[in-house]
Order: sequence, then structure tokens, then C-alpha cells
Amino acid sequence: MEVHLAGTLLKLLQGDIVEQEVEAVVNAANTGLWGGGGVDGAIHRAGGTKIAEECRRIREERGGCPVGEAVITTGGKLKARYVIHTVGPIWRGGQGGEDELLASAYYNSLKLAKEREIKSLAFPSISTGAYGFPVERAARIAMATVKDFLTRNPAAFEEVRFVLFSPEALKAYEGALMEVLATA
Ligand code: AR6
Repeated sequence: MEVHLAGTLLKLLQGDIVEQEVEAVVNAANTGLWGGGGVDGAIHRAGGTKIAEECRRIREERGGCPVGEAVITTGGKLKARYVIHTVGPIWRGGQGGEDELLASAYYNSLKLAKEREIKSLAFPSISTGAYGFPVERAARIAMATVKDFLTRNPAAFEEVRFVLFSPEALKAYEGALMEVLATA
């Protein structure tokens, strides 16, 4: 599914985040930037040791990356030139500010990409794997946050894509995007 939103092409597709030919891919990281499983593991495996070296430097200089914030490193051997590492919330039932923290993770990733004049970026479905955030709820937050950012920042990017691992996740994001587009 593809739509134009305030001058940016927004694409939803099924695939693998590490294969994306975009300027920056977003990583679903942890606060220590230690690497891990899922998207994080795949990005570090494919991108090589340069990414982990820069993550270590960020950890030493500022203690890592708080939940809801974002930092940037090289893409190492990835096709993408940069990796934006963001940390989504761990799902604890929804009463601990998880929705707002997930929105911040998306918003701050987009803000950092814009500041660096990155023109194309790819997101995974942050927090919906190891961190257990319900995918439909996460999809609505992701789509609403992206729509809000793009509307406030016309032509900020050429393309923003969401790379969903499963057909079920793609469906959830497509449904959420249609919902968000239908509301003013
Ligand atoms: N490409 C696209 N999507 C993927 C890929 C891939 N290669 N691999 C998994 N997914 P997760 P989180 C999907 O667990 O929930 C790590 O250990 C997956 O199906 O990667 O934010 C970190 O170090 C799911 O829908 O991220 C953290 O400790 C989504 O990506 C923790 O996990 C996110 O799953 C972060 O957990």
C-alpha cells in the first residue's frame, strides 16, 4: 500500500528491514544499545561490527538511549548508510505510558532523520516482538504519529516505508493507515 502524505511517499510492505535500499533503517533497540534478537540482531549481523562500535561509544558518552528517544550510527555493511536506533516501551498492560512512549520513539526517529537531511527511511514495527506491544494498537499509534509528523513537516522526506515481517502485521498497519487517513 502506498499513499502520498504532505509531499512524502508513505509505503507499507512485507519484507526484511536489513534488505531495504533506503538512506536510513530504524532499529528496534534496547536502552543499552547492546544488540539483541529480532530486528536488532538482524541489523547487527548484516551490518557488521562498526555499528556495535558506534553503539559502545554512545553508551560510554551518554549512557545509551532512553525509551522513546533515538540515536544514529553508521549502517556499516548494510545497504542503508545509517541506522537510527530507537527504543520502544516494553508492554506492561497499557497503564504505564506505553502509548506515549511508542509515539515518541517514532516521532524522535523522524525528527532525527529530518535534522540529518535523510531523504528516505524504513521502520520496523517497533515494540511488537520481544517487547510484547499488541500489534493493532501499535500500528494505530505508528500511523497516527507519522501522519502528524509529515503534516507538520511538508516534503520532509522523499519516502518513509514500514517493513512488516508477517502478512498479519502488514494487514494491521494497512488497516491503521486507512483509519488514520479517514480521520481529519
Ligand atoms: N525485518 C523486519 N521486521 C522484523 C525482522 C526483520 N528482519 N525481524 C523481526 N521483525 P523485535 P521489539 C519484526 O523483537 O519488540 C531485541 O532483542 C518482529 O516480527 O525486533 O521492539 C532488542 O535488543 C516484530 O513484529 O523488537 C530489544 O531488547 C517487530 O519486528 C528488544 O528486542 C519488532 O520485534 C526490542 O523488542
